Amino acid sequence: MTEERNERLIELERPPLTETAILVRLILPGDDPREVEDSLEEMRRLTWTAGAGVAATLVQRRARPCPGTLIGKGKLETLSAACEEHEAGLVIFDCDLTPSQGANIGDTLGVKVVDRTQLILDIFALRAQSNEGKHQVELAQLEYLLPRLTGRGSAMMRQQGGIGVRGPGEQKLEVDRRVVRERIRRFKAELEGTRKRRRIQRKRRIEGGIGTVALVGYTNAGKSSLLNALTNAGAFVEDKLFATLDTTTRRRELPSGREVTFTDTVGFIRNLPHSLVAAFRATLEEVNEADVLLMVVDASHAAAEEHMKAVRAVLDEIGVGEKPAVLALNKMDIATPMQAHELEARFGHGVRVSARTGQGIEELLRAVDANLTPQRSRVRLRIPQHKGSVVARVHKCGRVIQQDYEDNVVVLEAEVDAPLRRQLADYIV
Ligand SMILES: Nc1nc2c(ncn2[C@@H]2O[C@H](COP(=O)(O)OP(=O)(O)OP(=O)(O)O)[C@@H](O)[C@H]2O)c(=O)[nH]1
Ligand SMILES: [Mg+2]
Repeated sequence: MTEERNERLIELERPPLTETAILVRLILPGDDPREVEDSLEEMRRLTWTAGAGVAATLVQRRARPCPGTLIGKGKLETLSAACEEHEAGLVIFDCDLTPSQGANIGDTLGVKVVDRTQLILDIFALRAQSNEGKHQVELAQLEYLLPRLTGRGSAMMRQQGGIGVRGPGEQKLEVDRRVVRERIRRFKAELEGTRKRRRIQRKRRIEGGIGTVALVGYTNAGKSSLLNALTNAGAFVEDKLFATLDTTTRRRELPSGREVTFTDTVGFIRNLPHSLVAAFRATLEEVNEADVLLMVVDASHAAAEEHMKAVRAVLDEIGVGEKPAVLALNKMDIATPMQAHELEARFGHGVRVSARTGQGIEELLRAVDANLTPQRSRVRLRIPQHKGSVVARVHKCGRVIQQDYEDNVVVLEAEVDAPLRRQLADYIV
């Protein structure tokens, strides 16, 4: 690698596990204290997932955010002292910062400043496995970075590695504006190609009469575990946030005999960064095109209701708020009946399941079955005349459009659903 190219890149080591962070939260009038505490707890978990520990949490109350420094000059001094006391090289904000706020705070403190979006992007970068996933994350990172790559900002970024500036696969994140723009353009074109390919695959599935079910839900709700319980997919499961970035799709038969595919998807989180939603559009289209959503919630979680609200908000944002959905109240092996009851009172009937023990899986499959509209495809059949019972079955279970006779053969144009189509496989022309 040439000297000049080296200069443009941020040098990174492997993700350090020992960064010490101070967590900062601005509380505005109207903020619900319980939600603030949940959100801070979640930020601690996110920070930990990214490879750092929170040494202290600093809270500031203001009537409105300070445009230049968010928390105000005075509080910034307190924060600076806290960084020194705890020897923290990293400050994480439980909100998003404007590019100038980020730069001002970084200049004053002389430590790395990371906001919520950047932290989540960082975790996605750590987690991305497939090329597609990596490119989606890098696209989101570069779009986030572009307005922040000015003068001292980029000089700061060049010096420091670790949380906030690592690209997917621990590669170095580009900081040259011209190169960043070029990479954004390339990734966008690439993702467009991916979307087209996926669209064709989905079209084939639909033509084959196979229904599609997408598992959606908050991060760590147990979507991958449930996919495994439903289909033995062997999907990756971990008690960390955003274990899944790439979709996994598996087929299985429902109690009615109808075949469907279940697709595991990336988890949602409250205030999911918009750049991520945009970058993961190809992945989220699986959700858009699904016949039924399987909404998974960790019923044992104290903030389950908040999680459901956040999931609904994302579903609305990507335009699938009205799709048929089955609610799976997961982790019933550790949730109390009261917790399940409260969720049902708020969000309507749910199926109580445990991906761990297998409780409720059969009922869940029946609920999915009931929510799938019978999907019919048009076929042309040639049935020997002596197979009268087969012809009768098409009339009874399908919709016959036209019937002709050729020699000893009955020729039928009909619309049939997937199970019937499979039974008639030998006669389809
Ligand atoms: N007790 C209990 N734990 C569960 C159950 N289902 C999942 N878990 C645990 O919850 C954690 C998260 O499970 P995952 O399946 O990775 O969750 P996910 O929704 O796919 O998470 P992301 O991919 O990170 O969004 C793991 O530690 C699982 O073992 C359950 O029914 N009961
Ligand atoms: Mg998962």
